[in-house]
This record gives sequence, structure tokens and C-alpha cells, in this order.
Amino acid sequence: MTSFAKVAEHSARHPKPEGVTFEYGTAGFRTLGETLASTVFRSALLAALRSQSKQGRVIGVMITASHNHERDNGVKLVDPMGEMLQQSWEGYCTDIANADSDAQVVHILESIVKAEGIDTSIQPKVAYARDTRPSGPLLQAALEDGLTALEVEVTNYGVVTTPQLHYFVRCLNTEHSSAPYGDPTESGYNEKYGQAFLRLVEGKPQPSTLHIDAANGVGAPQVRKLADAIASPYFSIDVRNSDTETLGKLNIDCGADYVKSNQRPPAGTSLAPGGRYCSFDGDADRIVYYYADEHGIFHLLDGDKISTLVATYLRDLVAAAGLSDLQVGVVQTAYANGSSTSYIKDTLRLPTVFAKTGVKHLHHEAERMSIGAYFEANGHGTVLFNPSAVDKLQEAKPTTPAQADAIGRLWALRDLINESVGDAMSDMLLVETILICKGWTLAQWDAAYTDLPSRLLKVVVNDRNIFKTTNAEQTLTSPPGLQDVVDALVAKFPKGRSFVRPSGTEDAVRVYAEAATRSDCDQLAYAVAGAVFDKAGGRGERPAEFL
Ligand code: G16
Repeated sequence: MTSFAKVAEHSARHPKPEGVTFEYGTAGFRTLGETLASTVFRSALLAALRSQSKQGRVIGVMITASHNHERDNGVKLVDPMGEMLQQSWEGYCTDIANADSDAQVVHILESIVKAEGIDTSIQPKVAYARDTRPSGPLLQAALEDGLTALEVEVTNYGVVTTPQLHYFVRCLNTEHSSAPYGDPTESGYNEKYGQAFLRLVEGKPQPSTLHIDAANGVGAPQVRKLADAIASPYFSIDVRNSDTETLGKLNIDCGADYVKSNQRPPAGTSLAPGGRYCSFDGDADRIVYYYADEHGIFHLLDGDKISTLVATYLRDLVAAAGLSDLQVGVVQTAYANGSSTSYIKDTLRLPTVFAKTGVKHLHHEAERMSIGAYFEANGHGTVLFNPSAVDKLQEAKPTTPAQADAIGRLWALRDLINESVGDAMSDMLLVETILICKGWTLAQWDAAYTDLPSRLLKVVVNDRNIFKTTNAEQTLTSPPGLQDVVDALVAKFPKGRSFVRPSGTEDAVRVYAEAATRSDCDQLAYAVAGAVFDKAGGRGERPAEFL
């Protein structure tokens, strides 16, 4: 029987900072690392209850702030199949993080037990890990104190990528089932994905070296271990921005978020024409590719390009396997480039739906499809095989060697993909597989369609909570009147599109714009950002580069 007797005493060691309000946002709590100890301690308590509410299955806790600045940190809970925490529990997380006293922390735990009908005699189990941030060890200690207070059975995975922790949780919870996901260890991860990759590419022409920008984060050591496990010329890599020791380097002037937002290579990287490049973010859950053409012009292959590449490949394999009733679909967010959406609908003729930002939203939409590819433009995403699709693959009776080959490749692809969450390393192997099988350069991949020029800006405001949206975050309902201003600006530019939404991971409002030309796009983006700044309490410098 779990007792809350020790909770108040342990909680007193991690006082909540005064005047700070915490919110479980797009991907858990994210804010200055130095303010987070109480929140991480309390997240441990909730993870224990969540485990008991799931009959003692393992819940994951990841300490990371992913793409954010190094001084930030964060914590999120991972549900038993490696997916993001069920949304109905996010409110509990926010409530307990903001409890004003140790007694209130206990009171909230008791009320959750009652509301969820939790059997507290069940042994809770939690697996946890952290990224390379300097505040990580202290926050880990706070987490461990919370787990100790509730006598949780723990597995500490140390410093790993966020998607690895998601994978471990899924493996731990399926270990003794009829469909074990894999061995819940780093070497099990490398073995599973590495072997699937080799099964798919062996016998094809070998690719040139892939230059990987690891954002000076945990992806650097982990991708090297993956390469050691693969030990094949099919995966020849050169890892850059791999300094996880020097303070102040994580995600700075490098990494997937920098490359996508600035639409240029990491600082200090000169791209050789024909070379192959990609960037992870700080915890390796996002990936984007890029290259320079023969004129030295930079070209970005972002999450939209990855999803169209993957969806096309899966669609063709399903057809070659003779499984015409298996429908491949694509899930995007409002950030998807308009050209990619048109390409999916009009050229690929695949169903596509829009979800709110945050992989948790895309994941749920993709679960409804037979085979659902979901990617955010920022490079975060994966592919899900619905159980009915898996059944159809199992029942398939190939009548030709070509059909048998396609079915075998679909099985191998399923082993190659981290279905629990978007994963830079697994996604990279997936992209590499498709490029190797097609014998494509990055430029050939890029040729499918041309992106509309786009721009993503951040505006810092006094209170981003006044921003409310609807229509998959494409329309503002608050502050009053601001959407009308955005609409009027958009109407001035051919193929113009713009929207404004509050970030769930940073203290800022995001402004996205696209239009037919680079100049129009930038004018639109800065005009909308200026309107946000003027009408909704902008702080600091007004965004006005082009006005
Ligand atoms: C997280 C989420 C992503 C989301 C991104 C930005 O990424 O996992 O789904 O797109 O934040 O969210 P927002 O615009 O709300 O700040 P990461 O890589 O930081 O975990």
C-alpha cells in the first residue's frame, strides 16, 4: 500500500519558487532549469500514481528541454506504450506543480487517487532519464527524492535521447507480451534499428558519408554508438557539433531548430555541393536534412519533405505488396508548407489531416489511419501501423516474388521505425533507407515539389496566455480583433497565409507566414509580427526588419 506519509517531509526539501506559475505545455513543463526542482519532484509523485492507475505498468519520466536554450529544462511523463502522457492527466500535473504548500501536494495526490479510483496497493514502476543540460543532475536528484518518497521501483537510464526513453518504456511494458517491442537497453535499441536498416539496404549501392550536426547534445554520443553497432559502410557518418561538455553550446547556432528557423546551415559549416547533411535537436527527437546545389544555394529538407518521402515510399510498397486496402495517410500541422499539402493531396492523392502543434496531437490522428505518417515541419514525427494494418500484413498471401519482397520490406520498415514517438535517429535510418533503395541524392528527393517561401518568427509579449486559437491553431479567437488584422494583411499577398499561436515550450508567441515570393513572405511575416507586438503587449524590440 503506497502511503503518502513521507511526501510532505520530502516535498519540504523542494519548495516551489514564489511567483512562478507552471504549466504542462506542448511537451511537458519547460522553463528555467533553476526553478524546476519542485515541479520535477512532484512529477515523480504523479508518475507513481499514473503507474498504479495503469495496473503497475512502467511510466517514463524524461528530464529535457529539447530544442530550448541550455538554461531551460523540462520534464514530461511518458505513458506505457511510449506515447505522450494522456491529456486528461496534464491538468493534474499543472495542479500539483502549482500547489502552494506541502500539505496541498498531499491533498492533490489524495484527490487524484479518489477521482481515478487508483488501487494504491499496486507497486508503482518508473523509468527515467535526462539529457546533457547542466541543471539535469540536480533535477534528477529531485526526481529520485519523489520516487523514494513513494517507494517506486525504478530504472535509471542515465543520459539518453528522449526517443530512446520512450522506446525503453514501450519495451519494458511489452517485454512479457506476445509482441515484445524490443530489448529495453541502449544496445537493444541500436541492435533493433541497426539490423532492420541493414536488412533493407544490403545489396544496394552504398551512400556517401552523412554529416550529422548533433546540436552539441545527447544525440552525439548516442548516434556514434548506433554507428558502432551498425558497423557497415551503408552508415558512414561524420558527427559535428558534438561538444556536450562545454557550457553554453547546446542548440546554439546549430541543431534542427536553428537550421529550420534560420533556413541556413549551422554556423561554421560550409556545405560542399553534393554533400549530405542533417541536424538533430538537443535531445534528438527532431531531424532535418539539407544540402547546397551546384551554385552553393542552401536547400532545406524539413519534416514536410520527410513525410512526403516516407508516405510515397510506403504507398508504393503497399501497392507492390498487393495490399490495396491498406491506406497510407499523412498528418500535418498548420506549419506544413502549403506546397507539401497540395503535393500530398493532388499528386500523391493521399488523405491528409491537420492537427494542433505537438506530437501528442498528431500521434492521435495518425492512430486512426491504417498506416499514418505524421511529421511536423520542424522535423518531429514518425509512422504508425494500426493494429488492423499489422493483421493484414500477417494475413497477406503473396502470389509473386515481388509481392513477397514488398511484404518483407514493410515488416522490416516497421522494425526500423520508432512507433512510440518521433525519433531523429530512427527517422534518419528511415530516410537513409529510402534514399539508398531509390539511389537518390538529396537534390533528387527535393525535386518532388518546391516549397513556398516561409518564415517563422517569435514575438515576446507580456502575457502569451491571452492568445487563444481555434481551427487547428490557424485562427485567433483572442485577443479580440487581432485575427481580422492578420486576415487583412494576408489578403495583400498572392498565396499568402499566416497564423499566430502561443508557444507551449517557450515564453513567446509564434508567427508563421508563407507567400509566393521571398520578399512577400518576409513582408507578411514582419507585418503580422508587428501587429502582434503593437496590439498584444509586445516586449523588447519591435519586429520590424522589413518595414
Ligand atoms: C516540442 C514538441 C513539438 C513542437 C515543439 C514546438 O518539440 O514536442 O511537437 O512542435 O515543441 O512547440 P511550441 O511551438 O508549442 O513551442 P521539442 O523538440 O522541443 O520537444
